[in-house]
Formats: sequence, C-alpha cells, structure tokens
Amino acid sequence: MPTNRQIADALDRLADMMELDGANVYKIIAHRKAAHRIAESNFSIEELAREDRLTELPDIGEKIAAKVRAMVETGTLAELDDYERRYPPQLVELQQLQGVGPRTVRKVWEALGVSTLDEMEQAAADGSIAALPGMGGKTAANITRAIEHLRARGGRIPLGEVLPTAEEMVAALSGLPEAEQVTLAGSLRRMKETVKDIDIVATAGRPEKLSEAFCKLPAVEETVAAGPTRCSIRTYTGLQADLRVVPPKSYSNLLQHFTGSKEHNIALRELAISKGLKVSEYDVENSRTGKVHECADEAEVYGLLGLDYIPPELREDNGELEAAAAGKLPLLVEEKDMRGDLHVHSEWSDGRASIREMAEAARERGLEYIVISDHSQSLAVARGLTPERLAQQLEEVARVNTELGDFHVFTGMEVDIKADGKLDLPDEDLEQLDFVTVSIHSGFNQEREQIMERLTAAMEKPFVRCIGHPTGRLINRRDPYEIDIEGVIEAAARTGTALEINSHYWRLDLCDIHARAAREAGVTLAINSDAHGPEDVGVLQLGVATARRGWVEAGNVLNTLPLGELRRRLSLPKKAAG
Ligand code: DGT
Ligand code: CA
Ligand code: ZN
Repeated sequence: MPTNRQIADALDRLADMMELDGANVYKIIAHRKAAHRIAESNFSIEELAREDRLTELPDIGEKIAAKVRAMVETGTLAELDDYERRYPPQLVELQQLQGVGPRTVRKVWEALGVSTLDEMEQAAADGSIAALPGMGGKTAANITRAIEHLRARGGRIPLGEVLPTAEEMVAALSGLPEAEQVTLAGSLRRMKETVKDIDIVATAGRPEKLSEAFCKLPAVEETVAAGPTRCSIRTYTGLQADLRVVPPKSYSNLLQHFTGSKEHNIALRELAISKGLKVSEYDVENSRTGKVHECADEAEVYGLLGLDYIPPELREDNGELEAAAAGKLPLLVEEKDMRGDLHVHSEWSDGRASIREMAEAARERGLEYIVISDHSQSLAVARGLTPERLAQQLEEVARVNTELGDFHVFTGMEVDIKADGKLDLPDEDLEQLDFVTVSIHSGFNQEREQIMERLTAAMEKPFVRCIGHPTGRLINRRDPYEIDIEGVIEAAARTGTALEINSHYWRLDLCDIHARAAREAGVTLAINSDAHGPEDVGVLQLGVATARRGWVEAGNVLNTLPLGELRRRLSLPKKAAG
C-alpha cells in the first residue's frame, strides 16, 4: 500500500541513482517531473494506478505509469532495487549537498569508499578529498560548507509551498455548519519564510464534529492522532497539520498562544509576571487575586499588559514588545496599499503572455500600473532583448497604453549586470526607459569585492532605479551570492536606488531581516511579483508579508504610490526622488 509520498520518493531516488550512474538527462528529468506531480497530487495515486488511469495526469507517460503500477502491486520498484545493489543507497543523501554534483559523489565513493555524510565530512576535513586528482582544496571547502547547510536547514518547507494547502483547509473547515471561527496559527500566521507544519485553531459548537471533518479533508492521507478537541493529520504532500478546537471563551487566548513565536510568548509571559499577571493558553490571571480573565480578542490579551495590538508578523521577540509598550509599533504595509507592480515579464523575453494581457491581468487585480521589465540580451535562455528589440518593444508599449486608457504600462527592463561588471545594454538605450531594474544572473561564484563592485557601479548610474532580487538566494535551494548586504543598503541609501522584495515563493529576496535593515537606513523598497504570466502579475501576498515581517510601512514602498505620484517621482533625478 504505498502512499503518494512513498511513490514519489521512490521515483526521485530512482532519478538520483540514474544521475549517479550517468544516465540520459531527459530520462532523469522525466522521472523527477513525475515524482513532483505525484507528490503534489491531493488524491490517492495508488487508486489511480489500480484503475490504470495514471497517464491521465500530466507528466506521467506510459513507461513511468508501468513502473508505478508495478510498485503498487509489489510494493517495490525493481529498477531501484537493482541500482541499490550496485551503489550504496546512502550516496543519494550526498547528492542533496548543494553544489556537489553526482560525478563528484561517485568519484569520492569509488576512490575513498565514502558513502555517508559523516564520512564525507571527515574526508573533506582530513585532506583526502583535496588530494584526489581534479579536486583540490576548493572542492573540499565547498563540500564542508554544503554539509553544514544541509544539516542546518532540516525539514522546513518554503511558506509559499504550504500556504495554498493550509488556506484551503481553513476555508473548507470554515464552510462547515459546525464551525464558528477557524484560523491559521503558528509560523504560517506569522508568515515566516519556511514552516515546519500547519497549525489551525478553531471554535465549534460541537468540537468532535469539526475534528472528524478535519480528518476527512480531501488532502488528508492519514490521521496521526485523533481526539475530540485536538487532532493531527498528514497530507498527501507529506505535511503535518494540527487542529485545536476550543470553546469560544478560550479562543483568543489559545490563538495568541499558538500563533507564537515561542520566543515572543516567553518574553510576553515574563512581562506579564512583572505586572503581577499570568498569561496562559486559556486566560490571563491576576496572580494576587487569582481572578481570571478570558479575552474577547487578541487585542485584549495585549491590552491587559499595557501593550498595543501586535500584528502576528512582528511576534518574534525582536523589539516588538518594547515598541508596543511605547506606542511605537509601525503601521505595517498591507496588500491593499499596493498600487502597481514594478517587475513584470512578457513574451518578449521568457514570459508567457503579451504586454497587453499582463496589463489587463494587473488591472483586474486592482493595480494602476506595471513596469514591463523583460530580460536583457546576455540572458539568451530567456530570449533577452537586444537594443533593436527593445526599441520595437517600446513601440508596442506605447500602443498598449493608448488602448488601455486608465491603466499605465511603464517602460523598463531587468538588465543583467554581467560578470565583468558592465550593464548588458549601452547607457543610451537604458536612459530612455521609465524604470530600470538591474539584477545579477551570472558570476554567482565571484568573490565578495567583485560582486559588490558590480552592484555599486550599477547603483551609481542615474537611470538605475532598483536592484532586483538583491541577494540571489533561493530558499532551501541556493545560497545568496557573496554580498555585503550592509554595503548594498548603504549604497542604495546614498544613491537613491530602491531595493526589491521579490515575492516569488522561492525568492522572498530581500528577506525580512534585510528589509528591516533597509527600512531603518531610509532605503525605498519595491515589492514586486517578477511575474512571468497573467496569473502571477500583481500577486504580492508573500512579498508584502516579508515586508511586514521587516517592519515596513506603506511609505517605505515605492509602488504604494498612486500613478500620478510615481510619474512625478520618476521625472525627478533619483536622489531627489529617493
Ligand atoms: P514551526 O512550526 O517550526 O514553523 O514554527 P511554529 O512557531 O509554528 O512552532 P510550533 O508549531 O512548534 O508551535 C506553535 C506555537 O505554539 C508556537 O509558535 C508557540 C507555541 N509554543 C510551542 N511550544 C511552546 C513552548 O515551549 N513555550 C511557549 N510559550 N509556547 C510554545
Ligand atoms: Ca507550526
Ligand atoms: Zn531576475
């Protein structure tokens, strides 16, 4: 009875083994895609296999379907077993090391018999990897760092991969007649960039009914623990979700407790004790009189302690309690403050839709403007624009603007800062654009000084308005390039260049901490979608959440400006505008 997760894992492991073995790359990709499809499916793959309907799914061809069917019948994947007789299965774990390819893993295993993370760590430390032909000290150092990284990141999942499922669960439960209030809690409510699990808090007239319904949601693969007022399930995608159902009178205290963070709660409780109060997940108690107070809402919990209401995104024990006591919490930016999107791709480069389609989708979402910022020529894989094609694009933008009337498309570009530090198009081509964003898409492995020279030289240019995804990190996937973020923030403040908070769920770049530092330095931020299709344009939820976690107010964000004001800003030199 393999679960979706087990089937997907087996296919993924098979792909890993194929990589180790040097198999055809398209074959490997096909297995990975199928594994991904299965892992993302919210219904039983086993049932589908038994009904012989697997090929109805995208990404699953006849050959892979046959393997899955065999696995459902026999419980194992014969091809994987064959590979695992030839290579130690633990080698797969070593392939998860960032920047360590399968060829290296295989070579180190063949030469030194290294097959586990611990052995790899040892071999990198004692010089035996560095001594292998074609490897050297730099390879060994990379391996050491990659191991540290793998150990540190544990099993946390990017927020954007979990939020849709979590929101669907809350919506489904809220729709039940038994439900009164249902809310996300924990790190999801605080919109932390990675999360461990889904926490849901609810009140219901008949709690056991809600718990039952929870265990039967379509996304649920198995029930981990079930009781009338608390239960845990695991979804087909391998996520754990916990539900707590309490009587209405305890709801606000429980929500406050389960929203966390743990650090925030501990600090809050200490503060309470100093005021002769005791905060628990049930109520607030006066230690002297023993009188208990159940709060009607979270604001009351904070109010009893002499604090302003603290939005969930700030509850990390990073100074929010002091600010709330002093009445100095920021008025955080909200999604409804956003008036435009300054980083949008079209089919002119690697986007999937026309300029007009992107503009219309943005207008549907209530925005007033977008900047078309397609890639520049050196990004050949993305069909980046040459000066000639950029000139043609400008004509199309002008045409779209006359057609659209009440919505504005600004001209722009996401210009590559090439590895040698030069911008990808001549200044005279870029000067004519309304809004130029520059980004780094190559030379990731350069030394810090070189990367910083590239970025600061670009920021000195009067027409460069913004740095796109400033650190280049991909959550759980790729480290930032070597960047001195303080230096970038300082240069941005000095030159009046905006820094982007990219809302793509793998990026969230700048991250919350950097966004806060930028805001404190007086840097203007831009919260952008980096959309490549109409479904993504103006979708700024995660970027706004990241900004909020960085204490950012609407006034710190360039694209909260209404169209007329942004036009005026862009007509001024950027320092005066900044
Ligand atoms: P996660 O799941 O690692 O992404 O982060 P959280 O914050 O969702 O943590 P989780 O799920 O372990 O617990 C949910 C909330 O429950 C947490 O934010 C605060 C509260 N909580 C959990 N353990 C403790 C604790 O030991 N002390 C206090 N005061 N609160 C706790
Ligand atoms: Ca949690
Ligand atoms: Zn980019």
